[in-house]
Amino acid sequence: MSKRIALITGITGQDGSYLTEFLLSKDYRVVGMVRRTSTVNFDRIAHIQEAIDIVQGDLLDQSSLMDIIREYQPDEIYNLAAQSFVPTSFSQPVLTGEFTALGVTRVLDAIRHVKPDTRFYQASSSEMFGKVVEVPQRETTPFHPRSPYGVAKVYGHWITVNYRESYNLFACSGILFNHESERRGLEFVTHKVTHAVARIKYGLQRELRLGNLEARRDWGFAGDYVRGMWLMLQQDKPDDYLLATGETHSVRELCEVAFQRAGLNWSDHVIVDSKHYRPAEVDLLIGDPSKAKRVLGWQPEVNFQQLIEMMVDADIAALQRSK
Ligand code: NAP
Ligand code: G4F
Repeated sequence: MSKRIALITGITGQDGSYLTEFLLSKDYRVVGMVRRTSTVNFDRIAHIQEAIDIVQGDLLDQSSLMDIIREYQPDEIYNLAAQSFVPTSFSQPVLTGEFTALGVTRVLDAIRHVKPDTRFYQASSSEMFGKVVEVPQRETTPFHPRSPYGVAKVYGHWITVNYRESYNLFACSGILFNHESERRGLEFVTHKVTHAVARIKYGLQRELRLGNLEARRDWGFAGDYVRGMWLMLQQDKPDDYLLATGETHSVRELCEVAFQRAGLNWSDHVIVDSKHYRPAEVDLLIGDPSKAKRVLGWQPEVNFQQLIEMMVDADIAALQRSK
């Protein structure tokens, strides 16, 4: 039997790298779409690069998406590409809309015209809940996004639902709460903290400047979440699912756990800097993943403490290797 073919947009990102490893373990042929850059950065997929096909394309360019689908005839498409950093969405709101919102329509429209039986996964976000109207949040909770990123993701979610209902596409929106790992970008708060902890331990920096310590997130491990993405596309019918741990922790607790892992006291090093506050904040996120558990049989395997300790250990090990 020939291999199933999966196309991943955003393969060079955190989730793209874990999803690729997962799909290769399931014997897929994986095609990764990357945008053209003057300097190539395949750090997260360098260890598996030989096992995948890399193709150039861009969410801003409709014809590149259509050509890729025509050439590779994917059975499944995972649309992970996005401008994914919330503060940048305030400074570059139009570009964020182009990538993170309209980019979804471009992929869906390419599927509709070229290969309408392709199964489609859209990387939606808990940021859509924003100023939350119920706790915990569920698939049915109304959205109230608090950033141009969140607004763009709401568009991406609804256009996915709309193409499913209008054109009968097998299109799923996965509403994923924050998921992290040692491969997380250094600008996101978990990795910013664990990376700084390693550097402070080895005397390479003394202080860590953060924004709102009271913000609360439902943080899980990225490796668990990519399994959920795949499960969504293996069902008989397309639907939307929320993936979360069902626990919430503050940035302050994150600091406590991370510094403690390295034998340090967080309050000796953390400085609150208003520069890192956002024009509008998402104060509290906590998801109810019971539908995913019931229908997909999905549940996370790594808890908050394990996740943060794993990230601190990885950052310390990386620093030791580089010394
Ligand atoms: P990430 O590490 O920031 O990766 C984003 C990826 O998108 C990168 O591969 C990037 O390529 C690519 N990309 C950006 N603009 C593009 C464009 N115009 N054309 C083609 N590729 C483009 O994000 P992540 O954490 O893996 O998240 C994956 C997806 O899930 C994103 O859509 C994010 O918004 C969503 N999400 C993430 C979380 C989370 O907690 N991680 C939670 C909910 C939803 P370059 O390498 O060229 O920059
Ligand atoms: O780590 P963050 O930047 O992640 P945020 O904004 O929750 O977004 C991430 O998760 C979303 C899922 O809900 C994804 F859709 C999105 O793509 C991205 O992956 O910030 C988390 C919290 C915020 O409340 C922020 O205000 O941490 C607070 N925070 C406090 N000090 C900080 C800092 N965040 C960052 N990045 N840097 C700080 O110094």
